[in-house]
Amino acid sequence: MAPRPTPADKFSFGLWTVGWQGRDPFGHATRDALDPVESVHRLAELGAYGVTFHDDDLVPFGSDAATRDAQIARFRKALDETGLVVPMVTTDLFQQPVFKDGGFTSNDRDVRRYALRKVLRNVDLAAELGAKTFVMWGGREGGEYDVAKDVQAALERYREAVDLLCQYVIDRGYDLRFALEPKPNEPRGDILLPTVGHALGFISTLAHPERVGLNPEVGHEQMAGLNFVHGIAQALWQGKLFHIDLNGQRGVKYDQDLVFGHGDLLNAFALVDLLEHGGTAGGPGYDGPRHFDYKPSRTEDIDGVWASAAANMSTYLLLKERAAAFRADPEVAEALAASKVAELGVPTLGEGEGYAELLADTSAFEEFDVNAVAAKGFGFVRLNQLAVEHLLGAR
Ligand code: 3MF
Ligand code: MG
Ligand code: MG
Repeated sequence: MAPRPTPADKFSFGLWTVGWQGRDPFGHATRDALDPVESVHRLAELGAYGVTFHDDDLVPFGSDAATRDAQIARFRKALDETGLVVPMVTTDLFQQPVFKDGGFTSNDRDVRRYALRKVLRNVDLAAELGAKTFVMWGGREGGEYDVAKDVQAALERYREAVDLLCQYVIDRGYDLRFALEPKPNEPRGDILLPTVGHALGFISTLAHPERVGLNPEVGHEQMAGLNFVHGIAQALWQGKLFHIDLNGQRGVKYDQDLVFGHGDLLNAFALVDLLEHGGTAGGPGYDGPRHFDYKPSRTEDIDGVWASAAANMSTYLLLKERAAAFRADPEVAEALAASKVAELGVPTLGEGEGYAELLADTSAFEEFDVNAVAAKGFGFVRLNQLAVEHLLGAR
């Protein structure tokens, strides 16, 4: 039996996920539009704790002030009725034709100024609704033609935009942090800040780097052929995992946005283990929202939409159970020790030791039995098989 989620599990969904109508570059919508108010009620019934949105998911782009206020009021009422919270709000600088060359990094300066104004308004709404994280996915920030985009200038403008937004949040006294969401491509041929690593490098150049972290997405790193667990581990290690987008992806291809676990299941197991327990050697885990950014496949009807939303949560909880069993198994503990996994947490130099002491330690070099040590295996395959057996419910 799949476990039932509760708000304590901190599961959240974007309005654009369950609300996706199945429109793709080759086909029309296969489902009707969903009212955000209905999504809030259904997600709450399924056991979610939070809902997130782009400005334009909640209030159609171009709405007048009265329509905007009314729509926000309806949404707030649904939140009050269900107890759902808004842990994160995000910005849409990718759907409207005006952003075809990007928002913060459009070659057109007027578009960049308009984009900043749109985001500032949305930041106010995020703060008003109590969101703690403001995600920015720059899906249109990039290009297709190397000669048409000065990438260094684009990065300057990207930094200028993020610095301005941080200053605004600081001056307003908002308890809000920014999380950049890397993606290598799609919709642009190449997107700026394509991976976790690129985004971390960019953040270190900002005026307020402490205000800015990451919202990595499973599928986005996997689209670049990268190991998502490695990216998440580095983000955690640098204190930059502000938020996370969970979903499934099968290899290097278009962004599939499958249900969490419906892609690389073994990597998903290791991910949940890391988020829940931190590193074997004691590194930090994650206690923020478990946010699903998936698309109910366009083959599904509305019942399938809600079944797929529930599937994300039950898959996470099943993996959490499996990871706990893995960690509690004495044979696993023994295999971890045999593989010296926790020994990586021991500093290479002893207390007070520097290169002089290391140079003086003959056991480290002159008497070190290179051949004997090289002959010994690490037992990683046995350890991984134990993980597979736990994942498959064989233990
Ligand atoms: C696209 C995405 C985005 C972002 C969103 C910010 C539309 O591949 O992943 O979803 O997640 O814009 O949260
Ligand atoms: Mg995505
Ligand atoms: Mg995403």
